[in-house]
Amino acid sequence: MSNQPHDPDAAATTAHETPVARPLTVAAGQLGPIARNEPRPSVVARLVELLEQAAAQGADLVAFPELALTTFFPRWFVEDEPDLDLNSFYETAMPGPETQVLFERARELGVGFSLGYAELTADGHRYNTQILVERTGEIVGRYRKVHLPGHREHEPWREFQHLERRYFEPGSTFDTWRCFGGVVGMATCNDRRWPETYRCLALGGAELILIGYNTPKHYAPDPSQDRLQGFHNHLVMQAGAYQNGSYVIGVAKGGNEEGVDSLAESCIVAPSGEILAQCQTEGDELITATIDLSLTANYKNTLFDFERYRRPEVYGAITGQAGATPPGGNDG
Ligand code: CDV
Repeated sequence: MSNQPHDPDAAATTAHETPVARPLTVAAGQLGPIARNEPRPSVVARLVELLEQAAAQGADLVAFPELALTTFFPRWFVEDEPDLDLNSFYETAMPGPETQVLFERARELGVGFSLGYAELTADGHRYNTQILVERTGEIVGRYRKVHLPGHREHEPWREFQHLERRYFEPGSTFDTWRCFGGVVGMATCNDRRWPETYRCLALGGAELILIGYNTPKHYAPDPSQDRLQGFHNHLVMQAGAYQNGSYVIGVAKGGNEEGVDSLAESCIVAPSGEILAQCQTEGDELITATIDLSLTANYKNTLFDFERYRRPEVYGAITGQAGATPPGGNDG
């Protein structure tokens, strides 16, 4: 072991060494709509079916969507919906009595998964959570959505609500985990639109980023964006993959759910930014790709060699402030 100080320029000499291949067959398990009254065991059976398809195709890991056990309930102001029991949408244990079968099947098949769900902790906190489960059926990672979009108060002018800021607290870390032969991170839906998400995960070494989403095609604050939903979805994930030398799996709950049309177009993106596989339907559908985690080095050790090229001393504004401060104040 050398006692020499780290020389970032030395990295250039290793950029073209051939790394040992780390192949992994990954899948996106897209879901179609989940009805408001669909019982949990029925949803879990759909997830198990996708898991079994993944096993038949030799997959090691299936990414499932955000809030994959229930309908996207933040579309309702629950106080106005007397027959809705808000707590019924949250999981108080994971696995719980109704989800245990998914973990058992994963272990039997030797297929890991990520899964989004509404979490209610023992001390009363509510999060939009995603877990990462290894091929043994063990939970190896838990992520709580950092960027909560939408609003807190009822906004009756909208066609439907987006009350994530009412029903969840934000998470506070972007973690990564050593598993599946590499380093894996997670993000949830709106997180994928923020470059900070990918960069924080990549600074934690992420080689594979799993992102579940529920994206209505109609965006009430600016409907001019509606026709661009598919474009923006791929734009942000392809850029996030490329700029951080990571694979990205983006997986939707798509289709018309309780009258709200939601984007599907789940995909698996390479560190080059290219889409390797993409869903063709808006329903339950599995896509797979065999990736090689060692190929992340093609980008991480060259153009996006962070240690060599990043300038954190220049980026203070990114963590020092939230809003923009144009020269001469905000009204210029
Ligand atoms: N579930 C989400 O986070 N949806 C947001 C919508 C509201 C814009 C998204 O970014 O897709």
